[in-house]
Amino acid sequence: MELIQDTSRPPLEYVKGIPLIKYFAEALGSLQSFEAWPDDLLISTYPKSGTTWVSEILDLIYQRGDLEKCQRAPIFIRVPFLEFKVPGVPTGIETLEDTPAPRLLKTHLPLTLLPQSLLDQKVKVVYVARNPKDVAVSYYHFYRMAKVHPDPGTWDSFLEKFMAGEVSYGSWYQHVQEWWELRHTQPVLYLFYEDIKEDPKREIQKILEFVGRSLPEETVDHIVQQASFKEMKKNPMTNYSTIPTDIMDHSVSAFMRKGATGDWKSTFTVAQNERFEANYATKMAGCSLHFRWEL
Ligand code: PPS
Repeated sequence: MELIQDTSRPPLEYVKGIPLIKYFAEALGSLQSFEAWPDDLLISTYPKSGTTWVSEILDLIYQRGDLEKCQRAPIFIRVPFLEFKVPGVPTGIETLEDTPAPRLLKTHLPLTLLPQSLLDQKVKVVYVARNPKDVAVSYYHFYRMAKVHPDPGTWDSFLEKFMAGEVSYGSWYQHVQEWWELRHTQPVLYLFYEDIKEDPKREIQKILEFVGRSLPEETVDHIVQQASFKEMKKNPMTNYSTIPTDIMDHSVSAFMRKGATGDWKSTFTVAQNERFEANYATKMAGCSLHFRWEL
């Protein structure tokens, strides 16, 4: 595999009004002909909301808690990332070619960019949402370490961009709301990062029921333990340490950074919090979604 180094931090490209990492925007053309299979399972999230965590939980479920089997490849190979494209690394679509059924798939795409086949095939979706203050902080640090993003600038300017939907994948507010509405017409299990932190076993039981599987209680306990932040942070198959440093520089900020709820309080100033709250109230007016800011 030839690695083409690119630390140029290219500007975001807009597709149907949605700003995206330049390379991901380029991948969308071929993604539109993607054919979903009815037994696919799609893990959908706005970035930094618990995708990797739920991906590992689902692979552990599919492998009936067998950790050895979950060590077969990094998480982005076991759970192909549909729109993924970075120079020198296999694309999500290429990774899919070697992925046997039943497939676990990952996306951050808003509905307007989602391949239609996933909806036509009524593919089951596990959606994970996380409170946007922790998402914004996590995303800021991810922008710093993953150089396919533009330079994030200062935290204050990044937060303004986040509130305006001018970050990769666009508006968090629109994303969480449109996937919330989708549950009326598609099989969507809508989970919250904070609930998984609070009681992972309870949330894993919800996932098991949704995917129509059952496991012995000790296997579920084992999955809770294997998918804990502590274990996943030191596991090279989940912590993204196998990605070349040119693409993700963990010395700037680890992918598995803090894994906490309420960490935003150590970053937001009082003024930023007030601005955020006012903006949140406007953007989420009339929406029945409820987020927890701390546990
Ligand atoms: S990505 O790049 O969008 O796919 O990132 P994603 O996996 O959605 O989100 C990364 C954040 O999730 C945290 N994380 C976890 N938290 C708790 N427990 C477990 N097991 C876990 N695994 C990942 C990860 O640390 C990122 O959050 P921050 O706040 O930056 O630590």
